[in-house]
Amino acid sequence: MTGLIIIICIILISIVLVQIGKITELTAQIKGEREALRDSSKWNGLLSMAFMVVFLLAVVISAWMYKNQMLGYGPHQAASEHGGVLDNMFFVTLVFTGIVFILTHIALFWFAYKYRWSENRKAEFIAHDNRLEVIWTAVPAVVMTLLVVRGLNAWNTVMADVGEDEDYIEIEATGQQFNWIIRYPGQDGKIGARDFKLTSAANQLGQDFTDSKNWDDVIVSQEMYLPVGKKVRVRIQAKDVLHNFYLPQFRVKMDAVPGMPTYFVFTPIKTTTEYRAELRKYPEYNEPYDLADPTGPKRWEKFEYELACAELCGKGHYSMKRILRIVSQEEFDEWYRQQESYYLSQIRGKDEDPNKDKVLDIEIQQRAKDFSANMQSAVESTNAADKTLVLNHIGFETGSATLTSNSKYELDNLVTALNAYPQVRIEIGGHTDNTGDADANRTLSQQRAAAVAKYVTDRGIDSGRLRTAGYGDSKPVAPNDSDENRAKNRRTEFTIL
Ligand SMILES: [Cu+2]
Repeated sequence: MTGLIIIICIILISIVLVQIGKITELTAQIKGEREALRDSSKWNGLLSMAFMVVFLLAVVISAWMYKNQMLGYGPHQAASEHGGVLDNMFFVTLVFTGIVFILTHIALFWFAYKYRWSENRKAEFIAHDNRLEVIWTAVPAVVMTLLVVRGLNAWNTVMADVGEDEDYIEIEATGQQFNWIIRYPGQDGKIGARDFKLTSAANQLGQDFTDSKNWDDVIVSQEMYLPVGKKVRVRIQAKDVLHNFYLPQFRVKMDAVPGMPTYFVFTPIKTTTEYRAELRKYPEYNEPYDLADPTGPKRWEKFEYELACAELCGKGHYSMKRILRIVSQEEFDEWYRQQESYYLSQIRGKDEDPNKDKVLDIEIQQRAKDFSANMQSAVESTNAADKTLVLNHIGFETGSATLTSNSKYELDNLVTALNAYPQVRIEIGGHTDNTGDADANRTLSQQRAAAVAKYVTDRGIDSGRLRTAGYGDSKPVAPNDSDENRAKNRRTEFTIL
């Protein structure tokens, strides 16, 4: 059916064309061919000029109307140090190509008008002109060279890696269908090693947890924060398909390629708050953010920097959006302190933990800090209940009073605390749960308390400052109704006397 219609259309159009041809021939015969030619040439020329004016006006008006969408102008200022360089390059290129664009269009239509057919004029043929050749080869060559040299210069600035002794923060962005896994290095400032073979449901990045650099690494699942004025190096990777790490306001855009890590270095120069304050100056950003709520917040108030994926990576592509907040160094430090290490909060002590039987340096440091803080508040407190502290990180071989080797760190903390408060006297109390014989439990708890006391006196603490007690199951801290609660009741604690 469609084919038939097309054939009929073609036939009809051919008939119309033939008819038009006949009519033109007839008018030419009536008017005289020369006159008809002069007329049509004149009209063609004039219409060319009219088209040129309308067209160039449209170009200028649309450029004016959309000026706020142009890079580096209006509300779309770059928020990074190198962003200005890129915007400036676009602008200079636009100026040069804009001038050429306007001049060539004026020339094109003017020539069509000026040299329209006339019986008094004969076309002159120029086969070759060296001077003209030189001009229209050399001028574009010089302009192009200038643009390219500037471009290379900008490329080198934008793509430069960090220097060895430079102050910067390195983060890692791994693209996957469909989100960005953002990793921060933790307090050591170093991102831990990865091995794709270690990837599992619990270990999405394949972090190698035998590498101590991984222990404090943070995986940020909500908004990302970065400090203003500090160089940021982003390691960019992908787990499945091609993604693209795109921070439009910072003019950062880099492919995330599976199996081939890339990077981008940039320095944010405007905080989110500063950028909002700039947007506030533009009327379009003073419109309500939610059109259904005209009295609600304005668009500038709700503005956020965005991390997007700029590669069409699949049907959930749009959901790779993340919010980035640029804040002062102090605010950043505050936020950073609140972030939990992925390893310590999700992996530590579980089956996936390759260091299950070891006590880590960072844990030893943290426990020492906690112990001395708890000791201080126990000493200063006037409330009797606050005077008892549980030795959380000591252990005994099953059914015996032999301390496990990992207990020494906590016991050393106790020694340190007793040295720090030489006037303090303590009672070391052993406790068990209610399983087994009560008498045996009491004996075992007494022996365990004595083992702790022995460790402490062996390290120079005067035995006159200590007393031990075996309470067995007589002082539970929780009902003995679950494994968890029974574990709470099996404890060694000390009380400041
Ligand atoms: Cu993507």
